[in-house]
Amino acid sequence: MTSYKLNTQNLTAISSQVSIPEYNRDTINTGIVHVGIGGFHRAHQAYYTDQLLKDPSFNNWGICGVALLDFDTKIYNILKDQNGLYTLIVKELDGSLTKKVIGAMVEYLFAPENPLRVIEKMANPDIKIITLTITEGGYNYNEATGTFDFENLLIQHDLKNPDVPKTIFGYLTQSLKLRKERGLLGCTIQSCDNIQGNGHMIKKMLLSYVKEAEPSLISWIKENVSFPNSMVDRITPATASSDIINLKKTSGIDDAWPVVCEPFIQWVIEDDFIAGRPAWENVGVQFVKDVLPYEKMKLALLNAGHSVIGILGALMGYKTIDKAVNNPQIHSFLEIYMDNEVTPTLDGLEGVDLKKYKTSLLQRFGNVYIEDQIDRICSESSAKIPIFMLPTIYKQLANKGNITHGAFVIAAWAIYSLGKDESGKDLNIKDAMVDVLNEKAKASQEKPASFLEIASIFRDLKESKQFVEAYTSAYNSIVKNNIEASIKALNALALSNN
Ligand code: CS2
Repeated sequence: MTSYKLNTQNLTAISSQVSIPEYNRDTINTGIVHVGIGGFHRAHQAYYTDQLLKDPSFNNWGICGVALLDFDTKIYNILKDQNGLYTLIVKELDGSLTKKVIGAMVEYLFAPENPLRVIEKMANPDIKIITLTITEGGYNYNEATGTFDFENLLIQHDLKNPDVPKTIFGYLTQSLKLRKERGLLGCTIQSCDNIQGNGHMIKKMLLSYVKEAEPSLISWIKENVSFPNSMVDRITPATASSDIINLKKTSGIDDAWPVVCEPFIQWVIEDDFIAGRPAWENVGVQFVKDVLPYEKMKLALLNAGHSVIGILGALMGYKTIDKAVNNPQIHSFLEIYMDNEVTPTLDGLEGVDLKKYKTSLLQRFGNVYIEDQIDRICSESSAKIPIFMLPTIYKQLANKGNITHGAFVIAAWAIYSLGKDESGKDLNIKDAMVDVLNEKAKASQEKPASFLEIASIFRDLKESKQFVEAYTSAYNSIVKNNIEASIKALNALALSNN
């Protein structure tokens, strides 16, 4: 089959194979700056916005994608080369593929190349919303102290060099300062990361930074910028080279970085947009008064569920989430964890059928066509576990509830952090804290609870007798027996107590 390089010029030719944007991209103006143009944003917010742009009355809501880190050079160059276009490949439950070229990203900037341009863009009066997917670790929050981490070298750089920032905090501060100086209106800053109270978090962290960098801006920000909380959801594995090759072979599209995702999609947002917003509700987004219960449910069940399957599965040698969760012991472990340990901590979810939600999660995890990588799920666990799993453990401990399965996963994580799976094969650990994790993992071989000494992850969890006992017993069992046998025994115990 003839193949066409994905770009504006070839769109018409490509349209005989897959659907293309149903609007004239030349007529779209930019109203949103989005920072962090990885797969998730492109499968989620950009997809919703692409649907909305079909209606000409929303032509002022195109997206300018910003790549913030040097690490993003590749995706930036590809998007530039493809005029911001990319193919979204939805892997349906029956294994069929729905492909669509997404056109919502009408501009793209590479911050390290020209920081001032990004600052100016964020300060542009046409920009009403700045959205973020900067990962859980990107908020610069120190779990142990509950405060902004000023020791981060990049933050120190930004404080000394405000005109050429490197972090999101430097960029936001400079652009808001320009808006204030120029007498412009404020805007909405919306986090789309998996963090409980993600709007509160970005507000708190930004104001901490501004207090040091530009204290006179604080009251202006409080009056002119809103920070809605939101819950975002769509499983988006890393694109595999086979996805790129198949797209070219079967649809004749030469796309250097398509995005693959599951069919499920959800976005629940607090309706607090100080400078207006597009009617995303027209394309299925839910606007609610209080999003926190939804966030909590999603983080504690879906994201934590991922970490549970990922860590246990990695030790057992699995490479993908579906294969691991389709192991009956892991499947049953997850069900027990969700029912006995997470469900009692959830409240405020009137009208949500939790039972149905949990069943649908197990189906989504088990979708064999998604092939979500365990490496992706376990990456940056040091930023994820404190957000996804530890709040459940703290709450259960406070309520004298059960924590055995949660403690088991933390023990498995300590063993995982030694860097080998059960059969001795190297694990590909990607984590900003990999050295500390490994050092404490080694110390744990002598004294299991050593792993819990990492205060920036576990706060004072090591002081909980109930937790340390459950954790140590799990640790010893995994070392003595194998992981599957340990899971089986723990499941049996929990079921006999139910
Ligand atoms: C995953 C998330 O990164 C992770 O560990 O749990 O990326 C997850 O796939 C998304 O939040 C789904 O909405």
